[in-house]
Amino acid sequence: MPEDEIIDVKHMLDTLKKSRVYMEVFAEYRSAIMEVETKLRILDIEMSVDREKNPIETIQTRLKSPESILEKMERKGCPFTLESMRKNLMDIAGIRVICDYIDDIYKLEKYLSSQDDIKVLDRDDYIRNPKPNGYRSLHLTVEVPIFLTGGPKPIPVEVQFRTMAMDFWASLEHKLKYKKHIGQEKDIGARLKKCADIASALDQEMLRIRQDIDSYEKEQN
Ligand code: 0O2
Repeated sequence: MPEDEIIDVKHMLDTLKKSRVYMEVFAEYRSAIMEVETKLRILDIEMSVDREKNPIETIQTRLKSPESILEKMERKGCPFTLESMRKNLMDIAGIRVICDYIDDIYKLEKYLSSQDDIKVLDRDDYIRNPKPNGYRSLHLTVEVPIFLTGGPKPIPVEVQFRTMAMDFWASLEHKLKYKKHIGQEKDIGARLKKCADIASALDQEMLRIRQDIDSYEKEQN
């Protein structure tokens, strides 16, 4: 992109970030994140009572930056309007839930999805059906109402559930922005896929170990 166009886009983004509409819209997405995060934290506390151990390791939240919103809208060929952004981008509000074990992911999904004010809009199970590069996570797009002065407003939030091993792989893979020719020469894709499979084997074995301990303790009681 020529330098004057880059400056133009930067100026546009700076103006946009200071506008009232932008602040209002992003306050709504931020509020929706808070609603869903609270629900997950409540489930985490309740589930920890039985097991004396929290199923959630960490929760990370993020609002998509205006730069990546514009990039995604351009990539998808959407018109650059607020209405189109709301309609076409379901991941402006994002929550990443890092769990200890795979079974916790599906339990949390079940408890969250079955809440009265939650509507599941989309679900991609990249744990049971990993991406060809080895990426694993459960993606859930939910709609949650936020209660504003004018009444309730449904807002979409993308929730990504992962184990620590899945997150370890995805974080490093994301940081390794390698050039295509190095990838081919050094067989990077296949090696990363192998690492993803090792991480998955680790998850499965850790789960089996926990289940063995659980059933042993049950027998003793
Ligand atoms: P960020 O900053 O994480 O938000 P899309 O391609 O986005 O139009 P969709 O259905 O949203 O369509 O995509 P997908 O692939 O189901 O999920 C997108 C998000 O999942 C990504 O967000 C990543 O966070 C994560 N993700 C998906 N595939 C991979 C992968 O191969 N490696 C890693 N490390 N993460 C992945 P964004 O949009 O990239 O950015």
